[in-house]
Amino acid sequence: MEQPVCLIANTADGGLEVTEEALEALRGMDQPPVVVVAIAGLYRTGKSYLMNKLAGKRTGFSLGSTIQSHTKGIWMWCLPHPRRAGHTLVLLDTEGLGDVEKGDAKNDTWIFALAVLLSSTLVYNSRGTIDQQAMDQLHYVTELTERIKVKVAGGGGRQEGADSAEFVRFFPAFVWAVRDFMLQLELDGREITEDEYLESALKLKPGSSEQTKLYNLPRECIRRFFPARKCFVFVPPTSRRKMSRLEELQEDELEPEFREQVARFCRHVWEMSQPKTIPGGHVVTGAMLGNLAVTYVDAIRSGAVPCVEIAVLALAQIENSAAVGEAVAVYKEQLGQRAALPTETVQELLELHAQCEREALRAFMARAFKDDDCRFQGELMRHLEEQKQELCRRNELASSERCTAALQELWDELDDRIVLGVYSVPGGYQCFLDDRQRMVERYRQVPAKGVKADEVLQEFLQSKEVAAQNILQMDEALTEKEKEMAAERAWAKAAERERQVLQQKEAELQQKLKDQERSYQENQQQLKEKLEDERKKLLEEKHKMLDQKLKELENLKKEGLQAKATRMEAEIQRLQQQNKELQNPPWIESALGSLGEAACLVLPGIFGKLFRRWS
Ligand SMILES: Nc1nc2c(ncn2[C@@H]2O[C@H](COP(=O)(O)OP(=O)(O)OP(=O)(O)O)[C@@H](O)[C@H]2O)c(=O)[nH]1
Ligand SMILES: [Mg+2]
Repeated sequence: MEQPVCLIANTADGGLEVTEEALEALRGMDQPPVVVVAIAGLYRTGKSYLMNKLAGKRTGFSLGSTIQSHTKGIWMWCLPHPRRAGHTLVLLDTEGLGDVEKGDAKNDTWIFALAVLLSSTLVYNSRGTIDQQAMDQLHYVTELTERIKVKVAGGGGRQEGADSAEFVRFFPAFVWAVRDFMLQLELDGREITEDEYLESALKLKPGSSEQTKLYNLPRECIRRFFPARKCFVFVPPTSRRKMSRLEELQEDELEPEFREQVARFCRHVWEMSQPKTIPGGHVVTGAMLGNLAVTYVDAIRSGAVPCVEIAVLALAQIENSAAVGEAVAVYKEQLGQRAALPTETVQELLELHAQCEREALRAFMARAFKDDDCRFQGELMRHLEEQKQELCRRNELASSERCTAALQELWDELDDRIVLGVYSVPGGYQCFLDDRQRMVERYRQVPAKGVKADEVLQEFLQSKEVAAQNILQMDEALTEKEKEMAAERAWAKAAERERQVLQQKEAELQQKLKDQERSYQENQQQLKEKLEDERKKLLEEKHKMLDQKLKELENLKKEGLQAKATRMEAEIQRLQQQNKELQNPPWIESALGSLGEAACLVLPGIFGKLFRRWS
């Protein structure tokens, strides 16, 4: 992307909408994972300027040099990630908050909530120092509990606290950028780091007066929702005189300390920002990011609160459907690479199918998620079964054509001799039988005839039986009785050949049914692996949450905030209980059951077996 584009625009009626241009750009990015860095903060505080630094460009996001707020809505710039090969860095520059001229606090809150929902790293930008005023300006954080829902409310309605406890599962890492910072980083005579500076500003006050509650609220929210925090301070980039044409200045015209601070900040963001994931750990691509934005903005427009669970389910529908398509494409591509039809045996063909199916399933598993009832995997099964039928048909056709051509060529010689009357002599029938036998032997030598070799031969000989009988009847060396016996022998031989062909067909049918069982097992195996993988990821996620909460508990105790510590302990206990349940979660068994049901519908070969197992 050469230039940033508007991702979310303000509409004339005061709402928000995702722009078609940005969606178009994102739709084209359905492969690489995205690392999404968003910046938010008060208007006119140098956000767009800092984002251009992250892009490694002097210009890009538009600045404006007056006191009037400049960036409107949310702008997006997608770039190859400077540190992570195969990843895209998506920068989101947002409309400045708190513009008195605009005076639409509601719009501000949504912009902030969207920045949180869409990013994997959120840079909060402010000017001066992290003082009470800066904290007050960050009231958007305290409002997130009313702006973001994690789960669709169940029967009795979930407690708000329980819902926001889950925020950490998908909230971005938090970086506070303090601009025009001109103080010494010192506390009680001791030099401190920027991070210590932030932590000291986030310290809570003991007590339960209204004033204390008000003081603590934004700090508590930041500590609860953003356990991974960093702070960077920046001196003014240049003298006041040059500030308005900052964009035009060369690097060496900037304050050296500022340059060094920017370099450190960029390095941190580039190296530490993780790819965007949704709860459950599934990595988001550009196309998915676009769909997420649409779901959230649609919710806001309809007057609802964006719900992460609903968005993830909507995303799963789109992605899983695409995963089926991608898997079928992988199957075809693999087949194209491997198949040389006709194969010698049906077994060989089934093995070929099995290999391609395995790769196709892998592609499906890599992309699909939350296919709890195996609806999409079942659909893929049906597609692949159809592909297999088609493959068998093509294989048989290729074989038939080759066999028929070979037989026709070999028969031509015999036909010439029939026309010349070579067999129309006494003893001609035996002579014909010998020649025909030689022809059959030569046919057997023809390589790569495929699965239809015997059947086509049987049908071919059958079609020439009238000619053979004519030669027999005209053979004057044979008595009527001998002719009768010879005809009977010919008939018995044909019947024997037919029986063999039928036997072969029956054996092939059994092989095909057995292959359906194998296919089901492959599906089961890969699903099991995926579910186990997901369980581990979930467990990891929960462990991370637990670690963060334990750390916060320790801090609360250190700060002597006993009541808060007790509440945190209860939260920790709840989480520990959830972790225990994750040892053997019921959804694995239920998903495998759904797979069985889906398989019965498309793979008749396994129906009987499963039915017996269930009854
Ligand atoms: N004092 C100071 N000015 C800056 C800094 N960075 C950028 N500016 C200048 O501040 C003005 C606003 O910069 P922007 O980057 O557009 O600020 P913004 O936060 O994106 O503004 P909005 O989009 O309106 O919210 C421009 O004239 C910049 O040159 C900084 O670190 N300190
Ligand atoms: Mg801006």
